[in-house]
Amino acid sequence: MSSKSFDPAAREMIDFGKKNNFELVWDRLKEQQPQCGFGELGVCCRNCVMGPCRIDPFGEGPDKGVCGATADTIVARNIVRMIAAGAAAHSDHGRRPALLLKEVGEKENRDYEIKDEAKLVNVAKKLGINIENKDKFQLAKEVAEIALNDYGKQDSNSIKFLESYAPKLKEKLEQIEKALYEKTGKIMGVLPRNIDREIVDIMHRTHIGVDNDPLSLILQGIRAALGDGWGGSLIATECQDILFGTPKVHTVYANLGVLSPDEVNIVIHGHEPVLSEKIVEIALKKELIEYAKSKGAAGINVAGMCCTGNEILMRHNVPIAGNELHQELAVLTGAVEAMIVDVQCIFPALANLTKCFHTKFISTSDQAMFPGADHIQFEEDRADEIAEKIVKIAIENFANRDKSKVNIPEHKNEAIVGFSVEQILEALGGTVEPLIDAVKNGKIKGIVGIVGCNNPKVEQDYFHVNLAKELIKRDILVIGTGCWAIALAKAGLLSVDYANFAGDGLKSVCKVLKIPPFLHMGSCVDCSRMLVVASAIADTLNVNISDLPLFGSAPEWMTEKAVSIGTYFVASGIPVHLWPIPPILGSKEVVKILTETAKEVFGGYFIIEEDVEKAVNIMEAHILEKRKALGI
Ligand code: SF4
Ligand code: MSK
Repeated sequence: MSSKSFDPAAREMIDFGKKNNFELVWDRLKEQQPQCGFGELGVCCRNCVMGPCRIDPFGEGPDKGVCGATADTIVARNIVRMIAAGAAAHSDHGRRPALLLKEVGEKENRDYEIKDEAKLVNVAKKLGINIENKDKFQLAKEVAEIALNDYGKQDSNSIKFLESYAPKLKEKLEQIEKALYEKTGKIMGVLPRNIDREIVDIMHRTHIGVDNDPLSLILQGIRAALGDGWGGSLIATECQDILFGTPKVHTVYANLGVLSPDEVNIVIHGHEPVLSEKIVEIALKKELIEYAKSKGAAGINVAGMCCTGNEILMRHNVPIAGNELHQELAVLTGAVEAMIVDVQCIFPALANLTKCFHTKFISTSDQAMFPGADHIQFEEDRADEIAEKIVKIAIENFANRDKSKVNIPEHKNEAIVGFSVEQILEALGGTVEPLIDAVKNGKIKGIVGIVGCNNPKVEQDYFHVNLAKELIKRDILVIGTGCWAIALAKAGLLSVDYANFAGDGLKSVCKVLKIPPFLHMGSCVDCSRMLVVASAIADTLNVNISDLPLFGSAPEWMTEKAVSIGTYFVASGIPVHLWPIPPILGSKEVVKILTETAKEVFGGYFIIEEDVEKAVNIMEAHILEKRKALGI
């Protein structure tokens, strides 16, 4: 059996793939060995055509590029470009539901509706909108306009979402800007002015011959990341909740065993719920189920993958087939009629792999085309019609399933999911006070938020699962999103009973509130939900987020989005553990800024650690230090 994954279903399918010569992500990683050492250290630059240039990390070759850029400049430019890409991915995702909310508010789009009016009113109030005598359409329009303005305004004030959801943080960031100016005489802004602008600013200043100062570069990276966390991602979460419903706690099944041997299996993969919400709705229609039966299937089974999967699992009883490294394994089951994809984290390799089976690989976004895929263009104003077309293609493909090739692993587990901020507050009786009391009396020592991906350089799910298990033993509540949350769901850890493995304090809290010791808070854009919880606790205690016993972790990260998430956590005051190592070790200066200077300025900082136990020790020590400083 393979040790590439901690997940038994994955191990089974990896071995099946090997026996049958199917190329998988782990094979391609092997083919890439040895990977470029310059790239790993972050010391190669392709920002102009006098290059490419690379700095010799051993001091024997060139210590600067053709233009004279040093390793510090090159490493800083490269890492902030990663932040720009990550922030762009999240924030562009957020733009879509914001635009849709505006169209629904203006009654231009009738395929979608406002499913959560209470959330709409709450968001409107939070943004300072006068709600008197306004119907839901008017409020939707006004909320969407504020959101869209945060992407496009040209003044230098803070974006409205950050200012409204985290006023104390806004004040702190203003003080930081002032202190930096007083100390250096240089303007180095950290408060995001406009979500898009901060990303464009990075692309501008990392062009050859613009910004060469690692501190200034990284502070702009922080600014763009804050525009993601408290802007684009938060807008995505809030607009999606208003349009599709705020998640409620419920139970689903997770892992490849959710694929059905006798139904039409439709796997939806990617990130944006605008299409997948419709697929789920249409697949439940009686006439389509009848159509599936007429083609010899027992029904239609929609299952999620990655964060689109998280979005529909949070709002519906839709099972999830897996996280990032499961995407190819799902195809190997031979039981998937259609793999429908939107944007982000989708391997282009799926185009070739699906050709070995009857699986239709269908791309839908104008931003994400895959050579070899069938493209069915999704358009919001024809959402019902297009979703029905896709579901029918999947149904008609059932006849092409080769039953002799079907090989679905039996593994699946039940998982309690749906912990939106609203549901956490409901479990607590309406306020964060009981959670704060549990922290104060030591039943909960602190909270760790875990995010992120799988990475074939790390045994799939090993770090996610074992880090979480070790934390709860020490009475540290674990919350999280993305592929981490799917890893725990697959492993059967998202249950109230699993609290029996927590320390006595956390166990007692979980039993009273009837919650698991790990809370699934949604997709990667829903990391914003974690920020909102942190801000609510800090406001109640009248302290800064950086004063709280909190830590973040991305233990199997791989995307540029994860760099942005880690950075906005750090800039909000929450230290972050990372594994694998980000490409920064080629510059001592950049390492110092991210691990030391950041702590002095923001309170948050990065640590890098490969070992579960050591990582938990560092997190616990920080949590205990913060508790002491708070006098609890
Ligand atoms: Fe080389 Fe400078 Fe051009 Fe980068 S910007 S490729 S270091 S010359
Ligand atoms: S899907 S960003 S691999 S969490 Fe959000 Fe998973 Fe990371 Fe993609």
